[in-house]
Amino acid sequence: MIIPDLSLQIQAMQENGFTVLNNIFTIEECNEAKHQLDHLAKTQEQGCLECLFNKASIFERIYQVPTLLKFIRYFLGQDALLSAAHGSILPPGSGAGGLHTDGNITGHNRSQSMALADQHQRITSHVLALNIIFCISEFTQTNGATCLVPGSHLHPTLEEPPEAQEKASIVEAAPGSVILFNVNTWHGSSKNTSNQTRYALLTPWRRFWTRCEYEMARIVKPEVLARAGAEGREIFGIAAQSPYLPVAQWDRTAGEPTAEWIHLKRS
Ligand SMILES: O=C(O)CCC(=O)C(=O)O
Repeated sequence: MIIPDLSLQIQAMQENGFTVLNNIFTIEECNEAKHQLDHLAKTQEQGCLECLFNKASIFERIYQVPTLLKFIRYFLGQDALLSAAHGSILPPGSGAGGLHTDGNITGHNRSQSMALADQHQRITSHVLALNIIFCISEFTQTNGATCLVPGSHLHPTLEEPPEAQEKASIVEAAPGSVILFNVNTWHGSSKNTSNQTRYALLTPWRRFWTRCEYEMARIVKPEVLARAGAEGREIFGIAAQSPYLPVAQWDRTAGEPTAEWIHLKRS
């Protein structure tokens, strides 16, 4: 079944490995996100732009927009997990980080984890993870916007496809849009040759049964999780956590020891 009003975007995901959804954030939300990113960056603390959902309420919006959630779940299943949430600030002169795929540290594109029996073929039959970039600034030809290589999600091996550099195209998008792509798709920021800083939020998602980039269920602040309600318990993967006790002593739904063994709960 296709989501009727998103059929073109679904087709683009299948054919090109990426698409754009407009109007996911309002201009006011973009302004607030930009303000909070600048505020966090000013601290210059290590990791200040990581795990954003814990740092300002605007960043909780990344998993609260129904159309976006519907789209994510179309590809990754109802129990899809948020895997990380970073801020990106690209000042003039920066960017052009190089084309790459995601999932090459903790995901299925990790070269060290390829088995001999795989015969150099990576998994392209299903979407195993998505990356979603929130365009907080307008994304233009000159301000470091993301470039993507159409069709490269189907490239069978971990090596960059031939002519990827020539085929890569910069995606222009209005502020408040999101760029969604299969983690198999080659992509990267382009060079910011404008005189404006580019702001974005990078929010990868994964299947329930794969490992996220962070232990999200342990990192999310209790009050953030409480505000997200039942939906949040799914998104942060409370039930996805592996038991650290025998399964008879483990409550999978709660992601912790059963009441009888709760004294063994790790802090
Ligand atoms: O900032 C961008 O445009 C690209 C981000 C990126 O390469 C990534 O999240 O893997």
